[in-house]
Amino acid sequence: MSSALGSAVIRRSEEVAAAQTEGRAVVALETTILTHGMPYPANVETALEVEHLLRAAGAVPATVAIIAGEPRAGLSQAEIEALGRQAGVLKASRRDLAVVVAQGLHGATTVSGTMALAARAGIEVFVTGGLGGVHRGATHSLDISADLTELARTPVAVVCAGVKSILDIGLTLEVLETYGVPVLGYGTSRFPAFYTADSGFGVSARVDSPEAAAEIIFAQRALGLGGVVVANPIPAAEALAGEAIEAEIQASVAEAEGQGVRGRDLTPWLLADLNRRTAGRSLKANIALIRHNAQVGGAIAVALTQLTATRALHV
Ligand code: PSU
Ligand code: MN
Repeated sequence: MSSALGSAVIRRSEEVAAAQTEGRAVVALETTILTHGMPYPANVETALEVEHLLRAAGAVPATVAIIAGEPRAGLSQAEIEALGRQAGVLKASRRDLAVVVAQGLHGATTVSGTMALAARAGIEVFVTGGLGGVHRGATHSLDISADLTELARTPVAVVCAGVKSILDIGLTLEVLETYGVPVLGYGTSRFPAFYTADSGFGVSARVDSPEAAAEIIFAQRALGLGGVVVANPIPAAEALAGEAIEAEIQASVAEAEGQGVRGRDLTPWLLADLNRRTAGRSLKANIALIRHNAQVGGAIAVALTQLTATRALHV
């Protein structure tokens, strides 16, 4: 078996390792969105497009996954393609990492799994589509994504388009507040709801430039605190009509409950069902917002490396 977890623990691609040595920006990407969040081939096309956009922004992409038991940061195009085509890759949150490693399996990392591995690999900025959170009905089911506890403890900034209203957005923000996680609105004071730009809830602070976001991420690190959410709203031209998508989401959540879908399967089930219900419009919006997140996240990662280099000169 491959890894056996030697001294480095996480194998970096050559490109990622070189960028880190030279102090250039590196941005982590998750793989659950590839294996469980979007259908083939849009999943692979989007993953490669996001990598391209990050490079164009001056950052090196580090797609995170566990391949045959080996934790990796930075995958080849062929590896991304293989993960995206294959059925049966495990959705790996923090809970699952050790099992997937020890048993030599393939694992597609969620936000929590990606953050945990990225932090160990020295990567501070992570771009994705949407966070997990508190599910509707969580007062009974206690279904609260491990993404939130990970944000509480792991110093990685997650650039996302907020959370989908498949979740209880208000409760998700309450838990983030309890866990001490700054929720930054990028160019907005409203927390976005993935397909739409305004969930009806506010953020904890607003930032209007990559530099302003980088300053907060830098301060969070200096203070020895945990993660940061950078909530970047979907571009107006790509947003879906709020009421229509809300009706579909409610129908989808009710059907999942009726069918008894729960645990690790629930979020992927809802995403696939929603895509069917909207005849692909939800997928199209999903692709548009993650591209936008890559542009913003790349710029933030570059600003953070510049800030880090400048401050290091002055100590
Ligand atoms: N939300 C999305 N798309 C996704 C996910 C969430 O809009 O692909 C994925 C992410 O990997 C996230 C995970 O970390 O689902 C959360 O799963 P759960 O709700 O089981 O914690
Ligand atoms: Mn869950």
